[in-house]
Amino acid sequence: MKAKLEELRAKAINELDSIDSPSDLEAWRIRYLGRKSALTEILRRLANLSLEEKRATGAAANELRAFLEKALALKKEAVSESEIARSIERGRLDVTLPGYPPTLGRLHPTTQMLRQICDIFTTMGFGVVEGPDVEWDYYNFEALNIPQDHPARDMWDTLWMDSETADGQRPMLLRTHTSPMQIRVMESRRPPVRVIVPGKVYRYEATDATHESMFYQIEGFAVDRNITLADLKGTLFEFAKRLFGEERTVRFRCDYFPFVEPGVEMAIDCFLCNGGGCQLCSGSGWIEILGAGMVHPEVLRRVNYDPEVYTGFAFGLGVERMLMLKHGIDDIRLFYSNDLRFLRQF
Ligand code: FA5
Repeated sequence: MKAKLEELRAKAINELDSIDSPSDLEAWRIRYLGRKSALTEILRRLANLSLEEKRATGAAANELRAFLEKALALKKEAVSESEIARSIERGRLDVTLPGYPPTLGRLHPTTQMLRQICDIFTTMGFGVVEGPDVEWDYYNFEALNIPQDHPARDMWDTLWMDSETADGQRPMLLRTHTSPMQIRVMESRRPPVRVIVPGKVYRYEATDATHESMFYQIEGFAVDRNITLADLKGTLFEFAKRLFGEERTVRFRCDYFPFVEPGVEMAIDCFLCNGGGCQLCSGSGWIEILGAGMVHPEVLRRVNYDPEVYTGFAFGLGVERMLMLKHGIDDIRLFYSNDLRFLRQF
């Protein structure tokens, strides 16, 4: 049997040497390694041999099979290389032709806007921190001066997590705003603090042209000695000018958020009609862009900052709403419906 295998090896290698086309190579493979080849037949018949013969022949036949498979792989490479060389010679393959241009991706408009806003605030000296999307009730509400059963909780339609405590409370939720990070940051640092917090937030919303159930906010706050409402106004005015143009003017009006006192909303004069009144600003000449205020003394006390010594301001803005204003987009749902015709415009 050993002699037969050696004869097979010599014949196969001899034939393989003279092959130079892929079709001949495939025929060789079928002849020497295929299901009906002599080698496969020998391996199949091993079962009928005595144990000793089986060991000797099996090992030799398997070694031959591995040897032929390796020779085939090497030959395949050589044949394909010479095929390419022949194509070049015949002029069928022009290697000087330019390749297919790679498709270039781009950043999502929300990411572009997030980066632009972060850049503006970092050049003003704010650091950037991020926080968890799944948050404790404590940070999202309680520590922000919104206790259990307080009517202000209705301002944020909340998606609660399944986990329930023994007394039936749901302590975990998807954060409804980035404000919980005010508490987390102040818990871990002493003043002066000056940070912005970009991130996703979630609300149990019936979506419409201006409301999404998942959107981005950027929180910003600064706490130190002697910080006043004038610092808040100056910072946000500078931000609005850098984002929407030098010629912008801003308007502050009272608003209510339980974690600031006083609370304000900020609007800029409409950049489409320059304050004259148009469809974008609903005829008012003003476009509301964010909520803000001075950090409530109760919130400062909660994180062991002495409100007699330290004061601070905080603000929170909706990133998609900024984009809508900047580009005149009339439906917020366009951002996450994956329509490339929309996304390719940015
Ligand atoms: C807040 O979430 C407060 N945390 C903001 C704040 C921070 C006030 C610090 C004071 C101090 P409000 O719910 O208004 O506030 O949301 C802030 C911004 O998020 C809004 O001005 C708006 O731009 C955006 N926004 C609110 N709801 C949605 C929504 N469903 N879809 C898209 N954007 C939204």
